[in-house]
Amino acid sequence: MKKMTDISKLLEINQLGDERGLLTVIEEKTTIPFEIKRIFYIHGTMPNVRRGFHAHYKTRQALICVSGSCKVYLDNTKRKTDVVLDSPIKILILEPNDWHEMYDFSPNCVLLVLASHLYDAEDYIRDYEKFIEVYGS
Ligand code: T46
Repeated sequence: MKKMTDISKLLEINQLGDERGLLTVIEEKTTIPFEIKRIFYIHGTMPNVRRGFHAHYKTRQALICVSGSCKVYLDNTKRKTDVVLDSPIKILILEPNDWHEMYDFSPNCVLLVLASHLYDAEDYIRDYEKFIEVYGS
């Protein structure tokens, strides 16, 4: 597993495979730096739709585009950046303090998300001013 570009949280995992096709493995602790409590995937999102618009109090997440591509805008109050997820071997680790917005979904995009906590609506910070209040220095 290696870090890609200057974005420390964008990882590239090993791709296995042979003449039958490719195989990519994700393991708790080895690949993902947290215990995985929940898995969900986002699919069927139209290209002109932007979603997310929140940070979390405690949930850490790993985003993998297992099919197609999308982009993720990140803001941790100190740095803003855009990440392209266009390969099933790229994993974007999101920390609770990463405000994130997903956009530019390709028609075949399946965005797999591994999360450190069970779903809790109270764990979301959906108001940007509140986000700055909680995480800004
Ligand atoms: C995130 C990004 C990457 C549930 O009931 N259980 C769940 O586990 C999830 C993830 C969602 N929901 C409900 C809550 C909403 O009524 O599903 C609906 C859509 O969720 P949301 O509007 O939060 O979807 P996104 O794409 O804005 O955000 C999701 C995750 O919620 C979020 O944690 O970081 O994907």
